[in-house]
Amino acid sequence: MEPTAAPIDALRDILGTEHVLTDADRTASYTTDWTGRFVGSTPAVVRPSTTEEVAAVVRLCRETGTAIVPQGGNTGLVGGSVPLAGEVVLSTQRLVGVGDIDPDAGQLTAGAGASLAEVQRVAADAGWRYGVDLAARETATIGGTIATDAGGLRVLRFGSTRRQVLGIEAVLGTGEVISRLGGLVKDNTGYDLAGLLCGSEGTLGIVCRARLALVPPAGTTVTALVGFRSMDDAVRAVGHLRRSVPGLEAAEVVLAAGVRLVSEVTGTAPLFAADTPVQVVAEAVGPPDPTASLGDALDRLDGVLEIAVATDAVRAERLWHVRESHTEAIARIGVPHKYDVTLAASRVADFCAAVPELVADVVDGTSTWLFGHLADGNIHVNVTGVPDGGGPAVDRAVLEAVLVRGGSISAEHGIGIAKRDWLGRDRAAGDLAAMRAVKDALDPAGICNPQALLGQA
Ligand code: FAD
Ligand code: 2HG
Ligand code: ZN
Repeated sequence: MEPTAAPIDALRDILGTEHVLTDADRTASYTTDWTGRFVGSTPAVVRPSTTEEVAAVVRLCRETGTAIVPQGGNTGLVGGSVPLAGEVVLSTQRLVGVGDIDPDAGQLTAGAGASLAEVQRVAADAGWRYGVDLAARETATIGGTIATDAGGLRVLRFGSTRRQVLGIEAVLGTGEVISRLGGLVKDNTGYDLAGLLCGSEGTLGIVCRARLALVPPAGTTVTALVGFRSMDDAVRAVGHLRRSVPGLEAAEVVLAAGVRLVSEVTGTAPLFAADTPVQVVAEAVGPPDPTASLGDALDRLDGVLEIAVATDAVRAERLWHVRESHTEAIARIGVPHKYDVTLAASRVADFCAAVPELVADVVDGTSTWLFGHLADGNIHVNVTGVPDGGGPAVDRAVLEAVLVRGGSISAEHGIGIAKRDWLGRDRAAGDLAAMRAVKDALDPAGICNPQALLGQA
């Protein structure tokens, strides 16, 4: 279908004038991504407040061939949440509300636009905890975390977002509403549509609400910052901690250069000597009280230069600060090119040693920052100082280094626009054909985030 001009009047009939934003000064914040690297434009930002309104918008857009980019908190890091080809932005800001708490089952229902932090707070008030956590918690939404299958800091213990989702209410690209929010833990009645929407990056439809499983609240929590001689030592240490500390929830890695940057940008003194090459934040949570098991395991590690341990929340936050501040600190020194890759544990050290040089070889004047979720083999490679036109060469340097080591080009942020041209190098032709068939079935007019992930056929 040939696209027509966005049907602004008809959108206003559905949502009311105040929820169809068209003035450039009111739409500007919706058209640039968090990194500032991806900048688009839109004829309108629409803000439905119910599933029925979302369905009416999608049906209208399907009839008129109007492309939509769903947007939650706009904290995505792969350019998938902004209208790069003049799409209408469907903001989930008004699809809020967290409720239907079942304190016995440990479940709640959240609107797509509810923030991750709000869900965490409501879960805590009900005596439970939500298993997903990441530094953008106050802004990232439940819909966005589902659409990207967000990972974060606790995947080691609880898995990524997909694992927490018991059911979804969504409007598919067909305009059809699917809704299964009963929270049944066991439900083998055919295709797992909720699972399919996890990680679909807004390309199959709009997630409106979700039934989420909660995890038990945290008991005694012990956090350690451990300085290592080398990445090899750190990888081995994390293997040992995983084997011997039952409540281990996180094992996150940063390198000396990133620690110095965070210290400069945030004005906080580093906790360890400036030349400590590799630092790991490890956290174990009871019950049972992990103090003894973590202490014993730390005593047995090789290659350790320094250790700091916190058993209270204030000191733990100081240990976490260096890791959690990386993304913000890097953003302060320039527009980053971001890669978020996974490697088998045995290839992590070798990849981290190779990649800065591979990047420096292809583009002068860049800086390469490495950090991430070491327990998952998930390394975040950020490159700053990339000149205009230098992106493809940096992509090649980083992503070839991943692929030759048998890794994945996206661990948790998704493909979006940033890695779309590389998807066919990571996934087999059969995989891509199956994905395209699903896309065509659920979004026959190709209106749902058409630039992202698979791109246009
Ligand atoms: P958006 O950025 O608005 O959208 C992301 C994608 O989801 C887009 O493709 C969009 O079209 C689609 N989408 C959004 N809402 C919906 C919906 N309701 N229905 C259908 N599609 C939708 N990510 C991690 O995985 N782990 C981390 O540890 C992590 N840490 C971060 C730290 C910082 C400081 C920042 C800035 C980002 C971090 N991220 C992390 C990335 C980001 O927060 C996640 O990708 C998050 O899931 C995006 O949520 P959002 O609501 O901002 O989505
Ligand atoms: C993190 O783990 C996020 O901090 C963001 O996934 C990573 O900034 C990045 O590249
Ligand atoms: Zn991450």
